[in-house]
Amino acid sequence: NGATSDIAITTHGSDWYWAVCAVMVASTIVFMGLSFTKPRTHRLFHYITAAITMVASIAYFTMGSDLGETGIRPEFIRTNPKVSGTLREIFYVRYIDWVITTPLLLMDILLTAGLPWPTILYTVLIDEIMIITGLVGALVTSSYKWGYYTFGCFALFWVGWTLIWTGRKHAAAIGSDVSKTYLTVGTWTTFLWFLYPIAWGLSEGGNVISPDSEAVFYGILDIMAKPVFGALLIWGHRGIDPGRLGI
Ligand code: RET
Repeated sequence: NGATSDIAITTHGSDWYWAVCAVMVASTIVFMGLSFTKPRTHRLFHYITAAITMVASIAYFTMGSDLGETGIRPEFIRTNPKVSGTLREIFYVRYIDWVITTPLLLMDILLTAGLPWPTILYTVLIDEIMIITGLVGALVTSSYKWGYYTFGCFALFWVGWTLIWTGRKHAAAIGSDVSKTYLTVGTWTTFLWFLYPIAWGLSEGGNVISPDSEAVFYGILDIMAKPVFGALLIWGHRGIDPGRLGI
């Protein structure tokens, strides 16, 4: 009965979250294992990348257990029975994951470009504005939520600009191998990150898709943006001496 029930994940949603959790745990083990094939001085990117999938493992453990969430009352009840109900589940634990892992992802990418620390730090700050405005917007039930969403989108454009312009120029100045790796991970990330606000608009934002569909949408994005990204990054660094990047 849609009108009085909660809008929450089903056992299928939970199973999917557990499957993604398993992918994150396996990737963490692989990234850590690969780090041991390198001397300590050449392990920074392995450690950062393993930390990202490790944090995601815990977030997915939480969502698989149907925890780390709260309910909001969507003001616009859809006619789609899958998304009509009293309370929509909002997984705030996602944002706790993102506030830790998106800065680490940016460090992976911007350190590859050899950017100076001040540039990395302000980009991380803007990124945190993006995640926090997304969290606040997700919890707000009135149309003010789209105000927060707009702030977050501006922040994403700023980060995107740093990735496709500032970072690309710096990487190109270091050498063609660095430039090639940078272009791979930078383009992959910029493309994927722009899909997150779409997922948000359909789930936490507009309540257009069910929490199970939200699980699939974000889950696929997270697998692409973390384990697949990590594999591309670590592969790209195989022949690059970190000394050339100033680390
Ligand atoms: C929100 C909503 C507010 C507007 C924007 C967003 C962007 C989120 C992004 C998240 C990236 C997460 C990653 C997670 C790790 O795998 C917060 C959804 C722009 C870009 C890469």
